[in-house]
Amino acid sequence: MASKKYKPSQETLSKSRRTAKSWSKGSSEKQFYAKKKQWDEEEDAVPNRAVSMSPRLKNIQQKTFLPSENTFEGHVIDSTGRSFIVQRTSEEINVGALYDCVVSRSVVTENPASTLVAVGDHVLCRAEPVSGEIDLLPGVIIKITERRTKLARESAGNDGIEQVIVSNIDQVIILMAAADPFYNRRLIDRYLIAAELGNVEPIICINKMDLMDETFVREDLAMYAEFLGIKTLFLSAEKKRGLETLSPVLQGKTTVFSGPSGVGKSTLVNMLIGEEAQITTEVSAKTQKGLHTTTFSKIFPLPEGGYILDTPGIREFGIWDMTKEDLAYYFHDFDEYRLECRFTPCTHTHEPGCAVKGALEEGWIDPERYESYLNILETLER
Ligand SMILES: Nc1nc2c(ncn2[C@@H]2O[C@H](COP(=O)(O)OP(=O)(O)OP(=O)(O)O)[C@@H](O)[C@H]2O)c(=O)[nH]1
Ligand SMILES: [Mg+2]
Ligand SMILES: [Zn+2]
Repeated sequence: MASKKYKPSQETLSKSRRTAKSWSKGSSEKQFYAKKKQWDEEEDAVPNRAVSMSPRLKNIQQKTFLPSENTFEGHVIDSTGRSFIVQRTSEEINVGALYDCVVSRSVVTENPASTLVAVGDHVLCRAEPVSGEIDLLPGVIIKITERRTKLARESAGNDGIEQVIVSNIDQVIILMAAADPFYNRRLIDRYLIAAELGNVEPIICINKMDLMDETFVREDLAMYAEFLGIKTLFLSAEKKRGLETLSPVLQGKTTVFSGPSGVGKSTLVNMLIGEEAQITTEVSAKTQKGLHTTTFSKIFPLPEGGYILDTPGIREFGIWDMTKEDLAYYFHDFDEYRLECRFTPCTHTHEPGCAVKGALEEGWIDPERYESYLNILETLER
């Protein structure tokens, strides 16, 4: 089915961005102050009047950095909660080296009203002097480049900024389990919207198929592939079934695994990168319960090319910066009917002569999808 892409106007987007704070890492804030004195003395890489901690957003885009000996470009591949692990991408020296970076208090971002630093970001850093024996080279993030794509949701604080889960990815594997925990169709539909908003290709993947009646699950989710043309995979990491359908989809791409806690994101990521690269596989001695729950997003290179990102489980997925009127444009199974509604705009709820409701009553639209639509509509403010 042909799907019409719809983008909210730039004006709508920029309004809320301009008014909002673009600062979200309270924890790193403390670190800056600790190092503030030192930086005050040697702010060599940052222009004199660069934006301060609550950036004046309008000025941000105009800042330019002159390359200096100790600045380098890098890719944020991991987060420790207090700092970020940046892999150097600048070619001259140390390419591929890992730096443990805090964020400069005069950092400049090209992503206003958004998470300041996210795993996947391309950044400009300053290398710090090394003393004594260290595991990772020290550095400071001084600029965050505009994100090509992202997986973002409304931040928990409801403060008008988006929370970027990861950035610069090609596709998102919306990972759910056939059972334990049972997949959530409301959540799948929210992910699909976030993927479209973030310019990321969505792939629905149901793990733990060993725990459920296969036919039921496949039939329940058949409409996603049939009506929306979304790749849908069914597998069992435990029984190593269906993995052969997953690997080819990932090759040469950057893919994030996202979904609720306990659905098997880390299990799959570990399987895909092979034994040696494993990370969170310790069994908790206290609880004797499976893998440790993931607390930060992290990037891993795939042996056959491409990257995969493991992320913490999410409970809610608020759609960020959407109006009630725009929502239906993201439900592409409504596309064929939307234009035939008697009234414009139509919320497709109570209006007489609503073609979407007509199609629903005649069985052309999946009631579960319509339920998701109402569910999200209710949460939107404007
Ligand atoms: N039965 C069954 N269990 C599975 C399967 N895949 C993973 N598990 C189990 O599910 C539990 C949770 O797996 P994780 O990989 O830690 O889940 P996660 O999605 O990374 O969870 P968070 O890090 O909390 O978001 C573990 O005990 C796994 O052994 C599967 O295909 N079938
Ligand atoms: Mg995990
Ligand atoms: Zn309507």
